[in-house]
Amino acid sequence: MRSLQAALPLLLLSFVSTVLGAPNEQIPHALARELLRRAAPDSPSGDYAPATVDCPSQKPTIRDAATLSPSESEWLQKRRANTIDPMVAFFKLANISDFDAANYVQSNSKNFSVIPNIGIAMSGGGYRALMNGAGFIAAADARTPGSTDAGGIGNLLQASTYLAGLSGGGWLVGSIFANNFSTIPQLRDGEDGSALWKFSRNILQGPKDSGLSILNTAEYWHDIAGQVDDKRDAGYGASLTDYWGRALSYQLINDRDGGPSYTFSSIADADHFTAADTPMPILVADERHPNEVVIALNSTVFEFNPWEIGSFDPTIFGFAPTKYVGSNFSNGAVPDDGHCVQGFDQYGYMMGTSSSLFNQILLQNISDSALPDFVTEAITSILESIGEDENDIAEWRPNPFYKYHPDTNGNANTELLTLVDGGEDLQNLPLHPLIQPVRSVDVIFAVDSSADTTFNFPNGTALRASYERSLNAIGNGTKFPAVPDAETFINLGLNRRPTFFGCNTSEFTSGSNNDVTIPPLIVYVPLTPYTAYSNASTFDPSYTDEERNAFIENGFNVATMGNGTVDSQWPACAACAVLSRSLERTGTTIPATCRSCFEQHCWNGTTDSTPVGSYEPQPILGLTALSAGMHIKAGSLVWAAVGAAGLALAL
Ligand SMILES: *[C@@H]1O[C@H](CO)[C@@H](O)[C@H](O)[C@H]1NC(C)=O
Ligand SMILES: *[C@@H]1O[C@H](CO)[C@@H](O)[C@H](O)[C@H]1NC(C)=O
Ligand SMILES: *[C@@H]1O[C@H](CO)[C@@H](O)[C@H](O)[C@H]1NC(C)=O
Ligand SMILES: *[C@@H]1O[C@H](CO)[C@@H](O)[C@H](O)[C@H]1NC(C)=O
Ligand SMILES: *[C@@H]1O[C@H](CO)[C@@H](O)[C@H](O)[C@H]1NC(C)=O
Ligand SMILES: *[C@@H]1O[C@H](CO)[C@@H](O)[C@H](O)[C@H]1NC(C)=O
Ligand SMILES: *[C@@H]1O[C@H](CO)[C@@H](O)[C@H](O)[C@H]1NC(C)=O
Ligand SMILES: *[C@@H]1O[C@H](CO)[C@@H](O)[C@H](O)[C@H]1NC(C)=O
Ligand SMILES: *[C@@H]1O[C@H](CO)[C@@H](O)[C@H](O)[C@H]1NC(C)=O
Ligand SMILES: *[C@@H]1O[C@H](CO)[C@@H](O)[C@H](O)[C@H]1NC(C)=O
Ligand SMILES: *[C@@H]1O[C@H](CO)[C@@H](O)[C@H](O)[C@H]1NC(C)=O
Ligand SMILES: CC(=O)N[C@H]1CO[C@H](CO)[C@@H](O)[C@@H]1O
Repeated sequence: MRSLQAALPLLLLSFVSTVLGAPNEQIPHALARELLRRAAPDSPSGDYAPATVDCPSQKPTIRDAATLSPSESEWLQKRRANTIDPMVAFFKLANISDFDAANYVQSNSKNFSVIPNIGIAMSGGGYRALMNGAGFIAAADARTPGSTDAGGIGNLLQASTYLAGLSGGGWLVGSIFANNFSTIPQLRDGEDGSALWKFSRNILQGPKDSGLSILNTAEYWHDIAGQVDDKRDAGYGASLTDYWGRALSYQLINDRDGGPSYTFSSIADADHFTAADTPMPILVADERHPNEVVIALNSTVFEFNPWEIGSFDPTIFGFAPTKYVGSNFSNGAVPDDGHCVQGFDQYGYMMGTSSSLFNQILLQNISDSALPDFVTEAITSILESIGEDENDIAEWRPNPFYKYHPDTNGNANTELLTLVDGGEDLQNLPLHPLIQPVRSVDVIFAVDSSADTTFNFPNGTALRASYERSLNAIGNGTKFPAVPDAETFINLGLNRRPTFFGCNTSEFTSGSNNDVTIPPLIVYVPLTPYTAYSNASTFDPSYTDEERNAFIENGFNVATMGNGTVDSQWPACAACAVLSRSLERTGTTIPATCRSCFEQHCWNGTTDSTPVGSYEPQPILGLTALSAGMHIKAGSLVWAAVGAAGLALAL
């Protein structure tokens, strides 16, 4: 009975998208052609394996995490300046009627301590998170048609400094930057002969073509296995994550064979990025110690950015250069007689590491007939060598933090660094990089697509984890707003609409110590059904184009509260959240519009921990297409749904 009921919404989805059409279904061909290949295929091996290269004259080193990297600091000078015009446009659209926010920003444009510093965080949650997050990005991106119409939040993306993602959210962020910062409609619609965002093709089966020729499943796996063998043969070890990351890349990187020689560090050389026309992308993964199975909340959190890989946590407290991360560092330096290595930061491997939990898709289907025997054998032999409990790891060999900070670094004496999915410590939102005091972020739009509840909706678990961690020694000076229990989230509807945490900064400044660090305001944007049930299960591996488009559109509606139809003040309230910390710093009186927004959206400390029954939210705007009665596409789903409908009538 339950499975029949579960199938019904999926059918409704296809109705919705058929009737409404996807946002901006038709994009001009000229635009589609700009969906070009970037980052860059700059691995020196020309393929998937890392390769030894001459060291630069200044040999790469590991640096202490007390400050930002010189590269980031220098880039920020350009980026912060470039955010001003889009921020002005965002504020104009938001129309805070009793405050001239555009003038406030323009007249302080030389003083970056006044200009709001915005971060966006995309949670994990597999394809569900990718698609729901994509809806948010589409809404925030001024290039998306409709995003700057009344009720929109367009330009928020252009006004942001950072864009972080982990696991499924990392696929989204990774795919955007691998493909020349293309728009969501461009990525969604892909191009002929490309497997980009064609989620209807099961990842085990592989795409229809390689970007060059028609591909069958055996050839697809043959190519993947050959590339992973090359890496292993070159001495860098291989784990399930290599296979997973490679398979993923065919769907996310629009180049031949999913761009085997693309590197994450190449983003730093891309035109859009060097001109600081885009936010800075960051992916997140967790460290796992030898023999550790459950990832504790105090595990070390790693970030991958175009320049550096490492951690602000007091355990490692260091960063390695992304481009040279495969070199044999020892106590922070490449030995005098040592060589340098490039290409370890292979793009898909970075996304695969951040989402290593999805190695499960390979494991659970190891006997699937789609998988050729040689792949099954390769995976089985890896499992035998590492053990079942370790099947979610990404092996990073060599360990760039070998002998680095040995007093606190639990992996200092191992030549292998094991990293796992960034959500395994329950911090399923990549907030860690954005709450570091050195980054002085003012506001984080935290798009949560976590499957916390039975029906795959978030209940604030990710925020609670980050809050709890900030109270722990591992937090190392980070602060985080208090957040209530899951029941309160559900009972007060905090997971049904955008909710702000940390509005009243007296929470951080009161108390005995003199530390006045004020963390960012969190704008929590939970996945909730507006026009589609996008609460698909995390491990659901394939989606029709109609489902994909409807999920993205639902995410757009989550981001804009239905383009303002649910709350016409929402864009103004989002703008007030952006301004909040800055207004406080400059001692500016909070405009009445913002005060009313804060009353409406800030969690004010009230709790309601009454146990909740089944949480089954209904679409806020209704699955309106149903009434129009569109044609039904063929497939077993249809029969299941018809059966369920029949059953409902019978009852
Ligand atoms: C909001 O606007 C977007 C972009 O135009 C569109 O795709 C979406 O359907 C709109 N939502 C509603 C509820 O009208
Ligand atoms: C990237 O996109 C921009 C348009 O936004 C285009 O001008 C540029 O040529 C593209 N670059 C590459 C390498 O695809
Ligand atoms: C801005 O808001 C005010 C008051 O809510 C309204 O009168 C005005 O028409 C709005 N302006 C625009 C451009 O939407
Ligand atoms: C994490 O917590 C465990 C158990 O409380 C403790 O044994 C371990 O030392 C802690 N690790 C760090 C890095 O703080
Ligand atoms: C790194 O060290 C390993 C031994 O631990 C060695 O096999 C390998 O050749 C070294 N790589 C480079 C590039 O120096
Ligand atoms: C893998 O197997 C699970 C069941 O164990 C199934 O739900 C899932 O669809 C399969 N994945 C793929 C990619 O076929
Ligand atoms: C909240 O989510 C967690 C998983 O993240 C789950 O264990 C818990 O049961 C959920 N609680 C409620 C009330 O939904
Ligand atoms: C913030 O909290 C403090 C202490 O609870 C309270 O005195 C103050 O009125 C609050 N400020 C606002 C704007 O709500
Ligand atoms: C920048 O703004 C801050 C906050 O209003 C102020 O304290 C500081 O003096 C300003 N700096 C300059 C150079 O104007
Ligand atoms: C806090 O919010 C709750 C609803 O979430 C509301 O009932 C209550 O009146 C608010 N309290 C204050 C002091 O604003
Ligand atoms: C999505 O949520 C609805 C209730 O809001 C539920 O009926 C449905 O089964 C859920 N779908 C999945 C795949 O969990
Ligand atoms: C603010 C804070 O506590 N920072 C500490 C983070 O960890 C490093 C390494 O242990 C310390 O040096 C910092 O003082």
